[in-house]
Amino acid sequence: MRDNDEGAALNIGTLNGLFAIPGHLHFEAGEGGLAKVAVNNAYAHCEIYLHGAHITSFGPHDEDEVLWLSKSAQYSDAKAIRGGIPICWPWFGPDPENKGRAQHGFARNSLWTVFGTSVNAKGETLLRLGLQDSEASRKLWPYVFMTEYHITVGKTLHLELKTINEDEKPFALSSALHTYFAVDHTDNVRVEGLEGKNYIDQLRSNVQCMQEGDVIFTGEVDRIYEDDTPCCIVHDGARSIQVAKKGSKSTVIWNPWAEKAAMMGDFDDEGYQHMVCIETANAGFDMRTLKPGESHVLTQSIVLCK
Ligand code: TA6
Repeated sequence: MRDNDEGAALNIGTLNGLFAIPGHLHFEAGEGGLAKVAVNNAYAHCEIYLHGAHITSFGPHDEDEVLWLSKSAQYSDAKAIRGGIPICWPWFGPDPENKGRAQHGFARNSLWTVFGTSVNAKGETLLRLGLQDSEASRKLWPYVFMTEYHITVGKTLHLELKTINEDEKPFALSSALHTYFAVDHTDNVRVEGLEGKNYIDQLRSNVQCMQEGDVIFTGEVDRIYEDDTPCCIVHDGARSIQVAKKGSKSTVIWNPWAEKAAMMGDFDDEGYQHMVCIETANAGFDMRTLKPGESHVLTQSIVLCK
């Protein structure tokens, strides 16, 4: 056993001792030796890497997988996993201050702490993860903060990302639950719920447009919608996925299409035909400012509907 493996095994043993719940969840070494939470309860399965608090798999029993995960995803503590639900935080998109910091912030590349696990009255499994400022985070983003991520796994996957400003100065925050949904084929996908909404087209110098009809995919899409409606629905041939949200007035829709997918080393070349990103966000105009002591909660619920 290499030193690293020994470290990972020890860590996983400790985590299981403290937080495993038989019949609900346990910890194990995932791809690349990274620690992963495996949930399997009466309703569904779900997998969450502590690296990035990154959900890589969810599906109610007897249903196909709901999330898309790239076959060429890379698993290391230096990189975000391609697919699933990366957390973009404390900024969405390129570095807002042009200081050369990584796109989509540092949360998706940070090791999150397990705060607790439990089972609710419905028999759903709850996992509470957290990320606090550290010397490394303050070098990138000079604020004292606490972020909590509450994941509830039932027939619905319910996610709450809470940011608390524990600093003495205000900070600006943008974020997204950058959810990659698995679809049978993009040719058959339409996203309902955004008709008549304004959006910024990131592929055309952020020109403002208005959505006519449902969103369909015939090429690359990268848009930030002004969207405060409580839910949208991804229709994919035989199945539909409802994405409900709170604490968000923006929804991002993304598909890189063939050329950009081929340029990304961790995106399998044909993958773009089998995924769409629908992202519950606080992005673009929907950036939030939190004064000292203030908090903000971004909520997303995913459920299959027939
Ligand atoms: O959410 C859309 C987006 O911001 C796109 O512009 C696109 O580049 C994508 O996210 C993926 O970003 P990533 O840094 O994960 O390659």
